[in-house]
Amino acid sequence: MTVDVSKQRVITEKVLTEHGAYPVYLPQEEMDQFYLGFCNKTIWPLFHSLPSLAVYDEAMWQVYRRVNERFRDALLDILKPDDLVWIHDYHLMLLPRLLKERRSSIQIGFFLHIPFPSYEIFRLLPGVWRKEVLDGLLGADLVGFHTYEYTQHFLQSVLRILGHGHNMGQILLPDRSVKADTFPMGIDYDRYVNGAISPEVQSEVARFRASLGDVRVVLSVDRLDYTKGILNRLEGFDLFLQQNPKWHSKIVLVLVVVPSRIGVDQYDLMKRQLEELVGRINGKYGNLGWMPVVYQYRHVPFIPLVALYAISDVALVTPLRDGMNLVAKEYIAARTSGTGVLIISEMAGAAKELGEAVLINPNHCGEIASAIAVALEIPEEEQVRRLRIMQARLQRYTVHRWARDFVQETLDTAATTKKFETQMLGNVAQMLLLKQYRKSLKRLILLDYDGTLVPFVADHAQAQPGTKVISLIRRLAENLANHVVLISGRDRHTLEAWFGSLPIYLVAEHGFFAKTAETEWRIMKVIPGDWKHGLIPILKLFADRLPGASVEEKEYSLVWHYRGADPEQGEPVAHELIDNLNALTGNVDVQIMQANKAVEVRVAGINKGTTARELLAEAEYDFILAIGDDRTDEDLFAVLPDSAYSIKVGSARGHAKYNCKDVDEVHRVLSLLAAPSRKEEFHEGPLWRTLRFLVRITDHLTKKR
Ligand code: GDG
Repeated sequence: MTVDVSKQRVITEKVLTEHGAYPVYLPQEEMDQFYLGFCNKTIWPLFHSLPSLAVYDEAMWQVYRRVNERFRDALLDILKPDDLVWIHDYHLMLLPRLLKERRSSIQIGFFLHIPFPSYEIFRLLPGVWRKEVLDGLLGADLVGFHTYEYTQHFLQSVLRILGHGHNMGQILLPDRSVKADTFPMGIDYDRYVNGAISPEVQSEVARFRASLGDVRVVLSVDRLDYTKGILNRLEGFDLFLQQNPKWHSKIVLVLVVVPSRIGVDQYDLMKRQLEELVGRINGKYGNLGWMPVVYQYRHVPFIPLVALYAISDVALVTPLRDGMNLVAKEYIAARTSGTGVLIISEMAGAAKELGEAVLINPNHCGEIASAIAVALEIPEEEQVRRLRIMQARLQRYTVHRWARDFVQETLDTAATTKKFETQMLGNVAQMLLLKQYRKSLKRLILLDYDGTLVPFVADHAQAQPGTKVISLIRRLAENLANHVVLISGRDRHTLEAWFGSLPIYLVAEHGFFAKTAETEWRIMKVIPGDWKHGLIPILKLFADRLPGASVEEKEYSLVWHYRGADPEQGEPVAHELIDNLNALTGNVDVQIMQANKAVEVRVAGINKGTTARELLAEAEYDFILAIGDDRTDEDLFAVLPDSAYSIKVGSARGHAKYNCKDVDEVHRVLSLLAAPSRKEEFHEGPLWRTLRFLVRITDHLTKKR
């Protein structure tokens, strides 16, 4: 509503005391660009799978962002640390992230009331917008949808656009996890039952009956919206009357259209088309005593609305696309007489729960027309049977239960995230690690390579270390107290080429080969390599079938990489390959591992853990640090003593004591360790260097003498 700026303070206080609500004021121009603009001209049509109606306007998008920020700022003013924020609907999809960035302790749930479209439709949003929308939603702890289908669509877009996979709806982000789940919204069931049997509604029913006469009533109630399929519905009714003259004068369609989004062109146009069609049908079939369509363009208060539900033999709900559709559920609840037939579009979320209704495809007038004819002939006992089942279902999963479930799951997910956060290597843990490092005299530092020191790239051969990584490892290794071990699944030739010049210990193929800076490669276990020959053609066959997949042959292992493949296709093919390999290698001493976007087959019995055990047995260390990201690093973490610092990159759980966010964070931790301490700085400083120089000169002169 429009509010005079001078009255805002008074109004804020009034709504706060009277309703416990806190208003957010938007300037009129912003409201137009935000609500009538981006929300209703871009998101609404696109998310309802009507892309031809969507407009893509940069100015509207910018205002959408600004308005989301305004909501964030308003919330920051009033939020307390342990508050739970439940954000509703497509108007505020950026808000969860905006809020989480500023207050990480706030528990956030987001619920989308409209459909989430398939990836093919969602991707029509320009690149930056679609990424920002998904990132925005992922700021929540829980993201809820009406149906399983919408949840799956969302997860698919998150995977394909942001690259985050999921496990049973749990999306693993680098620093936290987010749950996506399905909550089909219910209604306040008792309100409609009690309403229907109330004397006020009963007398309204009598009044309607007197004015409509002895006819069967078909009801249609919606906001004026092109997604609701009102025009198709009328065309279907027109066809029904044409095909069924026996029903003439015996049936009335009560068409209630509730004004909405006045000022959006498509809505104004639709209203005109609707009124023309109503006029045409009434003109074509009606007569002085009978008007087939009784049309009302207005908001109907609760009592007459329930009376309309109660008097109608059939409810005709035919949206082209609808998140849920509560009118259908309210009609079922209000049928206390036990009879009544619901015709509902397959494209409404509610159809998923109301399988006993007559389901139609709203795009086909013929289906609507015959559904009306069928509905009018369903025997009463059958109507009662079907209604009872649907009523029992709606009575169980009411809107209160829906809200309770949603809030509980938000709290549970946020609690899991908190537990996880305590495992993140935060500033305090980093300082303790540094302190321990500085006071120790003999240190073992075990570092994985891919996904730990460098991020993953589509082509694994292209993941060479940059100068930053090389200099970081060199600095660590030049400290004589450090024994730096690079322990990787890479083959020995690659490791040698990339790190051979550094004074470090290299371990290749997860432990099969090892070498110090001074010695040649040592083989840890000699095994005939012929097991590979039978498997290579299978791996190659699977790689040929999946564009972007490739095979890497190492001395003691084979790897089938699929990082470069379509993310959705890759996983199922990888599972199929693992199944095949398991069946084929039953009596061969090999191990099949699902690694990070790779399937690895390697000789059993040697792993990063066996190497770590040997290293630990060779010397006494008073500081041990191991960093890795993948399943193969778990073998390593598992054998380390309790006093060791083990860090897993990413948010997955495992044997590691800590998790850290990403490769950048690994670099930060290692730089912290590689930086000289004050004592070392002093020893490296100009005074100390001069002294050392003098000592050397004196030494030299003395020797000469
Ligand atoms: C969105 C999604 C999703 C309508 N006219 C009158 C009136 N209503 C009430 C109905 C019902 C509600 O408004 C409409 O809800 P719907 O679900 O049918 O549709 P949307 O407004 O588009 O809502 C939708 C919903 O969010 C919930 O998540 O189901 O898919 O689009 O409760 O009774 N109520 C009164 N007079 C009217 O004239 N009193």
